[in-house]
Amino acid sequence: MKAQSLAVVAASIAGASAHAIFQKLAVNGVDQGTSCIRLPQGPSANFPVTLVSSNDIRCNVGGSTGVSGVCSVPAGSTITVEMHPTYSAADQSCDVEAIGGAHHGPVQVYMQKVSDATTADGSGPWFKVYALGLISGYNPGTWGTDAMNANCGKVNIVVPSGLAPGNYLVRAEVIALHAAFQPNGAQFYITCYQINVTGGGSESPSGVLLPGAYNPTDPGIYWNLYTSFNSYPLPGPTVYTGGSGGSKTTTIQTTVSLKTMTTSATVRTTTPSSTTTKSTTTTTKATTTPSTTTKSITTQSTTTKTTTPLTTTRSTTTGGSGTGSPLYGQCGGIGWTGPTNCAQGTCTVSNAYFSQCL
Ligand SMILES: *[C@@H]1O[C@H](CO)[C@@H](O)[C@H](O)[C@H]1NC(C)=O
Ligand SMILES: [Cu+2]
Repeated sequence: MKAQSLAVVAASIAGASAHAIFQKLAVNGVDQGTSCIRLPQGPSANFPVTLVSSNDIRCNVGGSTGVSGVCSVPAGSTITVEMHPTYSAADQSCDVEAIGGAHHGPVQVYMQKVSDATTADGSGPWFKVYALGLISGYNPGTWGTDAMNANCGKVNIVVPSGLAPGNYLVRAEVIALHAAFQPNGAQFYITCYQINVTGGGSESPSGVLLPGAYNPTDPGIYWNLYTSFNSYPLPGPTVYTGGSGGSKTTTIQTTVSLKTMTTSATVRTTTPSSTTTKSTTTTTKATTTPSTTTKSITTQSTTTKTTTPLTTTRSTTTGGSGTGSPLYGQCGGIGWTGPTNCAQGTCTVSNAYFSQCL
């Protein structure tokens, strides 16, 4: 109770400046401009969605309407979604936190197969292709958002190499948990992208509906950051790891410099849609083991996920063809679960969060 009142006080101090927008897309490191991005519009563009029963939970306010462009994405390539507080050049600087204001929480990315990405309304099934939740610590701990901030707002995702080709919506999401100790307090920052997957295979992952997959009282949505915990259940389904299933072991090494943060609780009001579809939510178990602490805060965590009963174990490669990342593709970094070798070029460290085939 005390922690909650303190949080409420803290949350009322700052303005809307800590809100943020996913607003850029790169494919294998090449910026795609904005023509295939359903950018949130208007003075409330960077405000969160808070009602998970609203259709806005799909692609944000106004996001059911498409834009003209479709970005071509070879299956198996690395796409980068990028978040900043506003669209201004100053706020796109790496010196400005991608999402500030102690907006800690998971970063997740979903995809949905559609017949035409320029008109799709996001009502079909979504499968998850990326998730980074709690990395270490508690109260508030180090989260996917902190890793994203340390990587200048960039989040790198491997598009599963076996996906059936064609149009897809990509839905990037931050769930800020600073006010999630109360129902409908979690803040969803969402942007959808329109892509055309080329190459690939015939995989058609099953998915969940939005609204439907999230409930206001899901443990990962109704969550108190300001207490102790050692794991966090990611909302929604587990990450799709390729048609053969299998087990995935990810080792995360993190160095995050802490910055002073302010908090905001300004939210946009949205109208819930009349229909709410319930579906099953699977949570992911994660174990987080802190290790050595040096002058910078260094932690290591190991996450093991088992998605299907196994006879064989596959590790480190997710949805990859096994031939390695393409030229300019990602081949390593914190939170990276894709190929760590290069089909072309040499895997070169850019920073702790991004190694690239050059
Ligand atoms: C998607 O890619 C396929 C195959 O490369 C191409 O034939 C089709 O025109 C593309 N569709 C769009 C909408 O870009
Ligand atoms: Cu905010």
